[in-house]
Parts: sequence; C-alpha cells; structure tokens
Amino acid sequence: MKILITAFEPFGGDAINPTERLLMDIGKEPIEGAEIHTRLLPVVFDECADKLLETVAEIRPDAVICCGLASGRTSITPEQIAINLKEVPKESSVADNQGNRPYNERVNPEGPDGLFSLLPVRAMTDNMKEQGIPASISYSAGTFICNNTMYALLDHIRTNRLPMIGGFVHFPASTEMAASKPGLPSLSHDTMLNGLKIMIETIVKESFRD
Ligand code: PCA
Repeated sequence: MKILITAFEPFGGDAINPTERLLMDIGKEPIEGAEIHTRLLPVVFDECADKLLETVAEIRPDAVICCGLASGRTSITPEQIAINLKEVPKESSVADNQGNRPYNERVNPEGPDGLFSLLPVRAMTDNMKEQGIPASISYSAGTFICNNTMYALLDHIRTNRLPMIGGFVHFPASTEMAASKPGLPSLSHDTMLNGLKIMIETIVKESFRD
C-alpha cells in the first residue's frame, strides 16, 4: 500500500513543529505492507492544500495521513471531521506564516459543511491505546491550516471519486517543546513516532479486511 504522510513546518512563533521530526523518521524503518512517502506542507491558507493535492496527483497514494501539531492536547488525536470554514478568531493572536487571518470564509463555497475522515479513526485510536499510547478521537480539527488541509483533501477525494482514503491526525507538543514551556502537555518524539507507526499498520491491516 502506498501511504503518503504529511507534516507541517513550524508556525506561530514556535521554533519547531514536532510533526516535521516525525516525517524525518517515519521512513527509516520498514513497515510491512506499506510504501511510505513523505511531504512537508507550508502553514499558509490554501497553499497547504494546493501543495498536498499536487503531491497526491504525483504519488497517487492509497492512503494519506496528514499530521499537525495541536499544542495543549494531551494525546494523539485522529480527527473525525473537517469543516468548511477558514477562520482565525478575532481574539486570537495567531496568523498563518504569511500573516493571513481569514474570517468566516469557506474552504470550498460549493462544498458541504462538513466531511468525515475516511481513515479508520476508531481502530487507529484503539490500537494506539492498547499499546500504551495516549490517544483519543477528536471531534474538531479547528478552523486553521490543519482543518483547511483536511477539508480540501476529503473534498478532492469526494469530487473526483478517487480510490483512496485520507484524513488528519493532530499530535500534542513534544517534550522538547515543553522543556521551554513548563506545564505544556507533551509526549516524547519516540512515543509519537510509535503512534504514527501503529496508525499506518492499522490502515494496512484494515485494507486487507473482508
Ligand atoms: N498545526 C496547525 C497548523 C500547522 C500545524 O502543525 C493547525 O492545527 O491548524
């Protein structure tokens, strides 16, 4: 199975994005049944999606797992749903890496309000938990770049009826990040890498299920 894993560059003033490090290490050891491809995406509204869809056209993967950071979360969280909204709340100080702060804009003005992940989010979550990794399903990917990316991917698969599955997983901060921000919930790089491997294994196994 050809599996595309994506991650993001740092954003919002952080020097690192732990998903970028996951991307560097995930291809190092073989995972049975999986041919891993990786791509780093920009933290810029719409460009994130353009770059992802270009990569999908080039690689034609069977499955895509997009990974992003959700600082403050305490576990690895496969996302259930992407919503058709790009919005940086007025009270937030965050912007994308080009300073954009959209407000009440649609990802696709013609698209449905929400699109469910096509990944086996329950099996992925259960398998991580069984192997001692903090994991839970998330019911909101937010309204920033990660949601924009997930919605665009699912909308593309839907409108083109592509024979592939895809979705998004948010990861908490790494212990490396928490070292300079006391009290920030974090998981170690190795734990998160192990979680990502379990999710890939789950997708490979699920695809052979009858
Ligand atoms: N997390 C952000 C954007 C990039 C990333 O890693 C998000 O949750 O939208």
